[in-house]
Amino acid sequence: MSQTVSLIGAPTDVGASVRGAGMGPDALRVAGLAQALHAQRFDVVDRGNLAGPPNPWQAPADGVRHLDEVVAWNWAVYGAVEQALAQGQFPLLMGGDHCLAIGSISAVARHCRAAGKQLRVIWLDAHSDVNTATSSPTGNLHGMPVSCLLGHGPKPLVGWSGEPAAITPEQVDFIGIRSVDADEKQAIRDLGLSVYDMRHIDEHGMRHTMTEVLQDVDENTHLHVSFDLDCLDPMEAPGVGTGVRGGPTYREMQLCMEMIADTGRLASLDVVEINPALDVRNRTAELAVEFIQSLFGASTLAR
Ligand code: 4U7
Ligand code: MN
Ligand code: MN
Ligand code: MN
Repeated sequence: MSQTVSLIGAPTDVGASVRGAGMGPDALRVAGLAQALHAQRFDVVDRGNLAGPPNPWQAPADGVRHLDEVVAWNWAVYGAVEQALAQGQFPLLMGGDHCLAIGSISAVARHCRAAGKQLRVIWLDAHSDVNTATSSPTGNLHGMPVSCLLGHGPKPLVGWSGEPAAITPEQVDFIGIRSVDADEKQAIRDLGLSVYDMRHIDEHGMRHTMTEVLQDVDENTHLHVSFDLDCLDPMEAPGVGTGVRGGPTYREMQLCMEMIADTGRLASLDVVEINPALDVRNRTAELAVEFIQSLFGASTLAR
């Protein structure tokens, strides 16, 4: 019996200030995501795109922009991810901006608790996304999902997993980080978050880094990967709204994905922040498809 991958499109950029990430789901479809997974012998169901409010393009209120719209989109995502998991399918969220990880990971956390699984989240990103309404320099909620999941976000975005916090700081590892705002640095220290920044990868290499991250993954682990395409160097992935130079190379990121695949514990995935309006001939979405293939076990000498 082959695993069914459920593709869930969430075409919105309500959590960002650069418009365009709402076109991400179709860019991934055009890049052949379903066909690529099918070629790896997965069953694929494309659930189409979720619906939600348009981007009102407003200034922040009480430190956050578009709170109501972000709540609405995340409820839709939460419901779709919950449903996929309940049906025994692998939820693959196609964003959309990174605020959508709130709904996605909250649903995964609830599922893991019910199933007695140990949830581990791998956050692949240039940014640590651990701002709050008071620390954020922008008010954009795509810079705050980790805080929301840790129980420190705006009230309407906290507690969705059924617990005050969907995850604890020990459950998340950050890879590829190189842009952290001043107050986020303090939050990382205060919370004791495991941040494998670019300096760590420079000094230890991706192999050592991922060995460390994955060392206590076991049969009972549910691995969730939240993949923000701006994790990559913008030379590889130009189609992102908040690119930061100095990211992992193509090969380093492939190794990261292959090592995650080798655990056999990947059980849910977010692919977010692809911005086709800034891309070059859909390169970033095509790149995402290649990395997703590796995450699902493709490697040069296997499958
Ligand atoms: B992404 C930023 F100020 N930190 O909070 C912020 F630099 O999901 C960027 O990682 C956040 O792409 C980027 O607005 C959010 C900024
Ligand atoms: Mn992000
Ligand atoms: Mn980012
Ligand atoms: Mn180390």
